[in-house]
Amino acid sequence: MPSAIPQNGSALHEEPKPWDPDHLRTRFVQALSEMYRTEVPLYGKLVDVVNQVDTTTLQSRGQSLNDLPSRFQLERHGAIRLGTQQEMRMISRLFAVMGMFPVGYYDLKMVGFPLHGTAFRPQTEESLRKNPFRVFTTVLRPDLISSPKVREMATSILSTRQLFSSRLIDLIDQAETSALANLTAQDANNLITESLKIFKWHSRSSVPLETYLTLKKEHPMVADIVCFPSAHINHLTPRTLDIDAVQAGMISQGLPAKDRIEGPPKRKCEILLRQTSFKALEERVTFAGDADHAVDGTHTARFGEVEQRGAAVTRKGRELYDALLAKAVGRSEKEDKDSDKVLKEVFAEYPDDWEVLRKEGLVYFRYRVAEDKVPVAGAHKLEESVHMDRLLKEGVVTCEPITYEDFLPFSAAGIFTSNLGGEKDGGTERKLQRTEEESKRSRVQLEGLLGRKIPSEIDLYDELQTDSVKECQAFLGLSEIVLGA
Ligand code: OOG
Ligand code: NI
Repeated sequence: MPSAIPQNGSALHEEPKPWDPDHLRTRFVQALSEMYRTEVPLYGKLVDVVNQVDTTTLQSRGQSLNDLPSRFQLERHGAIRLGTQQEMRMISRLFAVMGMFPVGYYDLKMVGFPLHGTAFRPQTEESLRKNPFRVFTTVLRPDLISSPKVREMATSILSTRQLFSSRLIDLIDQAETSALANLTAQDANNLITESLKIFKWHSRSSVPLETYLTLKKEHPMVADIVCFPSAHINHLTPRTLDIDAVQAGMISQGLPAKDRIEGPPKRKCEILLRQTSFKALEERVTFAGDADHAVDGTHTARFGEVEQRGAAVTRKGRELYDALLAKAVGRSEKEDKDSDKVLKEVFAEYPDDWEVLRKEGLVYFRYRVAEDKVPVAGAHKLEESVHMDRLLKEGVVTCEPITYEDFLPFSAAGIFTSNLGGEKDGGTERKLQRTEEESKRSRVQLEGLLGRKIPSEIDLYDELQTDSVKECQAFLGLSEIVLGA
């Protein structure tokens, strides 16, 4: 079957070294995507819908799929849920080999799940350009399981699970300690093959049905994490140009789409992230029997998602987003009105013009010296400082919004919830349940476990913008470029 999303990115045309992290990541995504499409055929259908929509969208602009930057077509994310701190530590080592590092802390307790996590993703502009694949990775927090009996059951089952083959652990050790040049292409192949085992689906549960049901009663997420021998990838997500059309396309083609698109409403200037998914399917599972008698049952976990990415917002921009979202949720609860309509009304307050968004410091931009305008720069050479607005007006510098590479906890909760089976769609309606203090403590715990600080995504965008301004400054020989008021 031909790949539904063409993987003809420029990163693949170069002759990359087998252990180049960006190259390994690209190979890994391709292998994972292929595996998932075989495991969940409906995911392949979703990718087809996305391709149809993107082709139509591009045609209306007089373009074709080949005109998209390679990263766009490679772009997608996945998600896994881990059981133990050891598993989290080992996965962070594996992802580092593929050039993915933790960014952003997600406290899912605030939306009612006994989990917290981070997104493993490339951090540099260069790496992101080659392939921005990221994995939303959460780990169970047994301390948040309220029943002591269930907590003990979960931790004891997980204590014997082996997610990582010894071959894989050896390869990770080697990649960390030896010169990568000493590792062979065959080693790199093995790394991909052994990695896939972590994410593979097993239709055979490692526990009896009764244990599964006890854990599920406590929290469906706990059962999903604890009862299987692998950390099955629970969804993969292509990026699209028009998520509203994909949502309509899923419905018209009979895919079990979730009720609504998460995130900001449709706008002229897209910000952050909009997501929707088809709901997880009920899959047959064989549970371990009491006396070697296997018992049939089902489990609901795996789905397909689609994302539309917009601009990264500044801290101020994020505060406005969070405030408007909270207002919209509050209003639609109180007035019992269509939540999408309310969202649209409330978000009318969020400026929807790039120049306004830039001048008000709501969105991050990447600045570049316009190549054909370089000579004009000389005019400013002796000046102490020049305002960015002036350079933009003169056409000396151009700018474009920086793409948001991360996630949104309330949207994630909406996605989680619509895929748990039986629960009400729309996690954004859940109440905030944590305190800032608690969240800070659990973040420090996760950092301790990963052995590194988890940078805030906003700080990374800020750095990217600042670096791009400095680059312009140096290139134009200016002592300072002033941004903002
Ligand atoms: C992760 C859900 C979060 C997203 O796109 O917000 C996520 C999960 O279901 O484990 O992937
Ligand atoms: Ni997702």
